Amino acid sequence: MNNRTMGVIAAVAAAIVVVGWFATRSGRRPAVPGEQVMATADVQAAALRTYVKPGDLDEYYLFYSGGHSGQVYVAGVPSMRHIATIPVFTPYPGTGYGFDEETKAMLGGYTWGDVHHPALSKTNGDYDGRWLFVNDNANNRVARIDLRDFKTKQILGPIPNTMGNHGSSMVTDNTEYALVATRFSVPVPQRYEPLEDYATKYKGAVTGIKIDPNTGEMSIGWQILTPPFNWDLGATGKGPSHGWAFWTSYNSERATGKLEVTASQRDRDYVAVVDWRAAERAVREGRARRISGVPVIDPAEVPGVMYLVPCAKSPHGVDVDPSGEYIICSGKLSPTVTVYSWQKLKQAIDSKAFTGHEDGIPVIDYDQVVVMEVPVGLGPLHTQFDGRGNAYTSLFVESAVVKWKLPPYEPGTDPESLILQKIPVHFNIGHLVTAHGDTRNPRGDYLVAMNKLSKGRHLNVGPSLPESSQLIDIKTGDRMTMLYEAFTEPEPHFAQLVHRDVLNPIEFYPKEENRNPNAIWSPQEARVVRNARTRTVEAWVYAIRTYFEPGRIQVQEGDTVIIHITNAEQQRDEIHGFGIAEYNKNIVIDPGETKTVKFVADKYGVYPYYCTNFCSALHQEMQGYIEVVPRGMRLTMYDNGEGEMRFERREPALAMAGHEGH
Ligand code: K7E
Ligand code: CUA
Repeated sequence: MNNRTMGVIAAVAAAIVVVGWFATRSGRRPAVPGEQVMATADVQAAALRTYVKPGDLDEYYLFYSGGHSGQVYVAGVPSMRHIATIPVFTPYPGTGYGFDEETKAMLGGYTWGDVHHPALSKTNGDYDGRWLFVNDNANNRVARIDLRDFKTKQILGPIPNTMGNHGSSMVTDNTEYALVATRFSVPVPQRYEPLEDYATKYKGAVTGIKIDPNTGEMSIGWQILTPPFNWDLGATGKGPSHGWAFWTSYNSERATGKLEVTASQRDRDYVAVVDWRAAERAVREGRARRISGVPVIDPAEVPGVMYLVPCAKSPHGVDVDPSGEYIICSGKLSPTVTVYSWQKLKQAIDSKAFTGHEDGIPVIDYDQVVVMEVPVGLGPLHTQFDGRGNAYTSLFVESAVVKWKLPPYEPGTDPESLILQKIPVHFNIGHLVTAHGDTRNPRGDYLVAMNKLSKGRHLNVGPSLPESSQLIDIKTGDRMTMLYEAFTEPEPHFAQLVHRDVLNPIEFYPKEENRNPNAIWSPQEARVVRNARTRTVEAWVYAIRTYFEPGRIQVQEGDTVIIHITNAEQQRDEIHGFGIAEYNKNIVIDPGETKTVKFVADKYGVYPYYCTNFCSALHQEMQGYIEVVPRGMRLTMYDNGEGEMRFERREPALAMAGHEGH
């Protein structure tokens, strides 16, 4: 043990003593639900494993979905510190997202989304650090975040013929597709049919979203119509099962009404087994119909694109082990996970070992393909891997993570003997994620449990409680040990835990790469032009420490105002904002970026604009005015109310004197 380690241990031990002293002294420390008694040595070990001292970096990025907040959050692991919020489906004034014209257009009028499953792009089944895809369960969309700058670059959708884009977005081994599926069924194409006709007239769909290998641009590749089951989660094949995809379903009863009862009748629901290469082929061969503008395949007419295999009652998650040979389906209402063998599934498909069909889709003989029903415990939801032959399944009802042994198994293996360890989590875990846990090469050191309820394991913040995420060491001693607990915005579902070496984001936007035709790079280029006929004022604004050029923009009440702002800085972290008082606008421009804001000046008066992002000692001086001249009053800055506004341009040399050294 080195000096630094000793020092940290001493500091942590001292802190524990001090905290204990305060707790006893005040006597007001409320009880913490699920409080564990941990030996001092365990506390010290956990502290050492998670403490990232000021100035040090975390080892992993944790990208976790923000659920109905519509965002993606980034934390460092092992510290669990929040580092960034990536706005995706919801406007976020902190980065000006959804306020400028470009991101407003991308949001398409929606102001929220429900993000569940982030998926990193992959090459040969490993994360390649290029893009992060996330779904919107609410408005049926998929977004692509570019990891070069951690920004949302595309939102595809609403995807036609799709309601409740939950079984989404699963990325294939070489990022050929993001695969998505419907949670809700509706009449397809969208129209009115009474709910009484649900079983026959409503449809679900699984969709292959094609990803351009160079740009990441998404487009609809194909869609397969399905019976009105509720598709839940999906997983893509890897290695031997590459080219195939799997989705769990509940409600194979095709029921409506109170699903908790009506959709829990059967002892088994289904996992869909989809050959996406066959779907590609069907579209190429013209065997798809166009519905709502996209190629749709009816699996009854195109045999070989989809099969069903029974799975224990109302399953939730489905996951494929790192070898690609075992497909694991979590029972939710059954205390087991079902393990299928890919080899056996393929044999059953090839030899047509079917027991029936659903709307023309063959049902595979369960007994021929199951390896084991592993008795993991109550409420199994999701499974991840460590790359050492173990699986980790979240148990919602038991509030625990269970570690169990993956096949191959000796003949006659006692299923109970496969359960290796259980660790309690707090409380009611949903998803869990291990480092590189859904790739072909999991790292097997950390696991994050994303719990649904924190039940007040934090300072009291009133009735609206955060979620809790717990960091678990899965490597030391080949056992799970609890390390740390963090609280998050609502509401994480799945996450991706990726080593920092895989990513290489830029520090600013190089000037040479700015292709925006409205970019300007000197105060001399700044200008304001008014067109009296179209009643439009267009301004090209230059932003640098610590001024905007121009410092005034004159418009007539009722004019449409278009402002393009370039942040001419070429230095990391030199961000400028542009907030306009009482016009509900705040855009934020990163170094080297150009953004456009547009509005109708429908309130006369004088409205300041100012830099919202603290940028230098003279940040507070970075301001200007929009003069909205009442209708009928003369504009003083133009000739006859038209042309280019006259203003004294600043000497750049003078302005440069305001810069601080670095
Ligand atoms: Cu289990 Cu939407 Cu993946 Cu939440 S889902 S937990
Ligand atoms: Cu620019 Cu603050």
